[in-house]
Amino acid sequence: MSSLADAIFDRLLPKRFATGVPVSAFAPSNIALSKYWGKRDVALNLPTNSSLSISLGNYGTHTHITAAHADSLTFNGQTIACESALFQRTFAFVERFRRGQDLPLAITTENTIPTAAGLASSASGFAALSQVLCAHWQWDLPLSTLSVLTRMGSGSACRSLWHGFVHWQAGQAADGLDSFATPIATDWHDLRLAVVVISTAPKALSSTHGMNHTVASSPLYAPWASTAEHDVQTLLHAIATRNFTLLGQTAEANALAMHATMLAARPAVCYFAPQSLAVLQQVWQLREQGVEVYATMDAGANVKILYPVEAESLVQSALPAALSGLDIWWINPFATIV
Ligand code: 2P0
Repeated sequence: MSSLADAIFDRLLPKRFATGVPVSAFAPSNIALSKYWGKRDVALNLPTNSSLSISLGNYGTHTHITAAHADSLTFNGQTIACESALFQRTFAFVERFRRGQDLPLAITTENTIPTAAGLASSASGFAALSQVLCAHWQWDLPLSTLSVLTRMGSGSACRSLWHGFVHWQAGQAADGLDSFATPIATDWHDLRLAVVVISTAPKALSSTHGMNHTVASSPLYAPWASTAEHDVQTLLHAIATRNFTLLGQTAEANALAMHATMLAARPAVCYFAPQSLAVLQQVWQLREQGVEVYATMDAGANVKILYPVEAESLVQSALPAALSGLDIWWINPFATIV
């Protein structure tokens, strides 16, 4: 049965399918500094509020597609059964582009990040997929249109079409055509990000379910949208003026406010692990000692730490005390992308 989302794909995509060419694309993962948490329209992945992210350089998803005799999906070197949730979700999205045409595809995808660990692998996955689908049939869409389509695969994916800082404007239109991301034309070469990997296991509750449940049941949800909208404006100002303190303070407060809406949901949603709190406390202790470092967390136990490059050795020497045995990824978001 055709849905409103299907009708939007049909309206935005060319009618003509050129001969499919084998193509590859890479999309980076992204971390929101002001979060997307809650939908005003579940079917179209329309957010209640705008959000702003930073992409993770070379951490993301490489995807290759080619025409084939039958649909197939290879993920991180393994053939994925067509009954699996991953196959079904991937090809449901493909079908929106294919619109009933008999055009089987072989999709090969490799993540350089653990899947479903709160590290936005669905974001980079859908962003890479929508790019290869359009390139395969030689459709040259405006990136704002590609962002609208990508959003309907997974909300945060609409921000993963670019490197650097990206702003997803919530928009107001019922069909969501004004809800897409745009890159912020700046770099910030001395900004660094550490991802403290507390868990790479798939999370018990998906972000989609976690956010829908929070919207439906949390008494703290109501003020979230206006707080987050204000935080996006503050972050835009912090980026424009290179104010790291303002950037870090706003990002950390925004993440904790998002988790507060979840903790107040009934029943509560909690993505923290005991080690998440230990890392947060280490970050706060560093700040008390005068080291400029801030934390953010998404729908998972991992903690992401923002700091200026000049604090790197202090951050590196301070963190292991709290973190015996944990992996930490040291990321330069604006490094040359390979
Ligand atoms: C974000 N997250 O802004 C927020 C912060 C998680 C916490 O976007 O239902 O996988 O596919 O639109 O994009 C994760 O949610 O959810 C997310 P769907 P998505 O990055």
